[in-house]
Amino acid sequence: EPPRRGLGHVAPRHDVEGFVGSFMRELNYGQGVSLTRSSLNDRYLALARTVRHHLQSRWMAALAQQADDQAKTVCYLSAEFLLGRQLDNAILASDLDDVVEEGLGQLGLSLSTLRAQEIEPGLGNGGLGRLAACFIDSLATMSVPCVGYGIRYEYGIFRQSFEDGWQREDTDPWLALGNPWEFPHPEHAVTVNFGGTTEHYEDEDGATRTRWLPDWDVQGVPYNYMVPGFRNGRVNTLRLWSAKATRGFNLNSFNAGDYVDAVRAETFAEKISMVLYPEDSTPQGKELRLQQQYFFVACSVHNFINQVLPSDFDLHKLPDRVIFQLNDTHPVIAVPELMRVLVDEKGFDWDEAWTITQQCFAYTCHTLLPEALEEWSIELMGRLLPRHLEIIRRIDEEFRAEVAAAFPGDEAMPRRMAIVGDHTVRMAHLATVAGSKVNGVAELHSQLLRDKVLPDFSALWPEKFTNVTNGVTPRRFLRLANRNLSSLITEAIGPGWVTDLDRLRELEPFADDPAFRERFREVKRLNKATLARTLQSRNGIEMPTTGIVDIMVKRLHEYKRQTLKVLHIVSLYEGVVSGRLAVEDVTPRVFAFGAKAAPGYAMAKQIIGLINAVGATVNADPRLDGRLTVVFPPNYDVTLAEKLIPAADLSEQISLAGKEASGTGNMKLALNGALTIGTDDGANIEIRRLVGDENFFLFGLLEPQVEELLAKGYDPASYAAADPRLTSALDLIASGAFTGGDASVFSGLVDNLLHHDRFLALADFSAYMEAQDRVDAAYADPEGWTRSAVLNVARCGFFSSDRAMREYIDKIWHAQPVVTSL
Ligand code: 26Q
Repeated sequence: EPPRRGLGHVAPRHDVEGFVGSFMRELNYGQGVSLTRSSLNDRYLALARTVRHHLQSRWMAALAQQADDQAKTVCYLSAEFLLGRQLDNAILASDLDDVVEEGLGQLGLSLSTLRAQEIEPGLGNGGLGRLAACFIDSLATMSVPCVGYGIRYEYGIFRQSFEDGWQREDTDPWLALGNPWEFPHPEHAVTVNFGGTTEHYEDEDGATRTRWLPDWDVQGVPYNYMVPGFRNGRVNTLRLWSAKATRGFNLNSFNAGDYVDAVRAETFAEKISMVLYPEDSTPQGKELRLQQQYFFVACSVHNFINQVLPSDFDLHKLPDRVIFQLNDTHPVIAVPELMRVLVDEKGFDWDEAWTITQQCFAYTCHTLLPEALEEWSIELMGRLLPRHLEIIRRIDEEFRAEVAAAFPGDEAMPRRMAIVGDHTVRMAHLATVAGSKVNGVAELHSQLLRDKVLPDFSALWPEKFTNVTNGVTPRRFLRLANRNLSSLITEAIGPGWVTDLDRLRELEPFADDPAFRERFREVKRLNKATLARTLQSRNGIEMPTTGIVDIMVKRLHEYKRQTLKVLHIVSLYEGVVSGRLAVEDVTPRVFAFGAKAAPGYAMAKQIIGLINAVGATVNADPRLDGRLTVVFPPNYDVTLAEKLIPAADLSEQISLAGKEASGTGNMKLALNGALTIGTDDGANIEIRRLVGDENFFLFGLLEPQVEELLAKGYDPASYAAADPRLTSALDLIASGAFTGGDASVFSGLVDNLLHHDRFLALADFSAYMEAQDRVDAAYADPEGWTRSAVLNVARCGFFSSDRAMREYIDKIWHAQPVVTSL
């Protein structure tokens, strides 16, 4: 039925009176409570829904227009979207800050109390998931049509707590108090098939075709989320899929009519979207994980082709209307799925379908660690997705023939490059063969991807490989997270930087302005005080607000080298207690850690135990005069990041060179005026080039030196022996000084460092200590330090995810912004 007036919707009033009326209606009729009897949660939900109305109105307009425009849509396929809290971002995007503040004030309510009630959707592990969230924010802000496709996990990343310093995991029931930001559409559920066999048959024209006779199926129910652009009237969609048992659950292998078994089957189906896998490397090859991947990808491909595109759309033109961007290999099963849809369901010839498919995909790689490259056992793939395995085998055969033709006589080449290996399907090879482009996420990473990870492929198709250095959204990570600095910047150069971050360059002259520098320091002081209050109320943690705030926040991984940071702390501590260092000569520092370990990663959990043990000892030792403090708030998440990052003076980016694909926390910290102490790795290299050597503390082996050292044979114990500070620090840990005299607790960890040390922490220790001395010397000159900090802010505009999206658009997607009428 056509709408009777205008766009078919009414826009909410953008003023205080309108807001108060709308809020009260939501409270009274949405929640069913009066203001006086309402709980905090009632009030939060009413506020969220009131703010939501302002976006919904634009959303409906944007969707209507998209259909008219026939614009190319970016379908960002990602198993993770680590969104962070929604309320503040929605208020900012719809320019309601003043209205909300004033309206709540009239009702005697406080925005800060209500915003604290929101539980963040932790639908990601870390960098990769957060990157996806930044990217969709930027695309909306740039008015580029995009649908983010992912999984609505019932339980996000686990909640971390510490028991005697050891990590404990609990579930994350983030939906328990209601979710005002999602719109379920069960009427648009998609059926997803699994298992069974395939069958070849002859069609009317006598051609041999294939059909899949699956064994069981589930429904994917879409839940839509609004992705608002920054004050531009554009709202894109994030569509997350939730698994629901098919009505009268159709699992042929179960006994028909067995009621109890049928109910058990229901929970079996709904398990698929139950929980996010908490590993962010070394994939385990678990069957449920492959089910998750195919589940969301099959729903997404079906949704775009059959529900988003017009029903009469000519699929030969699919590449004009869509690009499916693969966020790592997790969604790469979309490639055989699209082939299956085109060939088996829509009747395309194989070659025709392959030409279309290749143009519709592009692949982003996020790793360099060989153990992080996904492979699935052929046996499992054949059992769960028999038709897809057939399709993959055919792609593989044709590809190997192409390689053999391109490199005649080289028999090893097709075998090395094969998609289907002896026992596994290599997902990165499939993604590279199918993708129109393959990109790494920082310059060095893209180079190593070409030279080390996929060298044969880059020899075959040099033009396929490209780089797009990651970026972060300045809305969330500067404008919202650091309101104090944002105001100062806007006062100096106007508000345009929020959507044009290169304009931060205009701050450069202010680095030489003593009055501006004083105000910049005042901002840091305020942010440190806010952080201290947050840690106090969140965890009862006492944090001093003077001295260097030295921050290392990221997932716990040996390659990221949290251990190197610990060795620095232990060495300072050991220096003071042994009398080698005078306590007055120790620069006051707060060492703040945030890190979750994958629950099955034993060494990572040991390192968490070590950080906490060292922290407890150091914090309690009166000989340090309170100069060194370790804080390790549990359950680091986006919400906590937004408090830690603005307070930072020093950003620790100390991965072994050649191991961190990019890093994005490094960008957020530099943009908030922290100086970086870092290795020549990932995007650190680009940060250093932009901010200047004199405003960055570089240390450590370079990537080629790492290779060389490992090739000639690395003996970590010799490095320990060569630096007495390192010997003493390791001895102190091994002695049980941090574990009440029990030497056994960390003996495995210390042995590992002395005899294996896969990531060369000991080799880089001396250089790291020397760099930390440079940090202390620089900090002793507050004016010089602040000048460097301001220049970090001024020169990091490049790291906006808006710039990253511009590059994807130009190099990979060839999509266009659409004009939205406000
Ligand atoms: C795969 C299969 C099975 C289970 C889990 C996984 C899995 C899940 C998450 C594998 C990897 C991840 C996440 C990887 C990740 O976050 N990588 C980071 O991506 C950032 C954005 O590009 C980079 O900045 C970081 O350098 C990179 O480590």
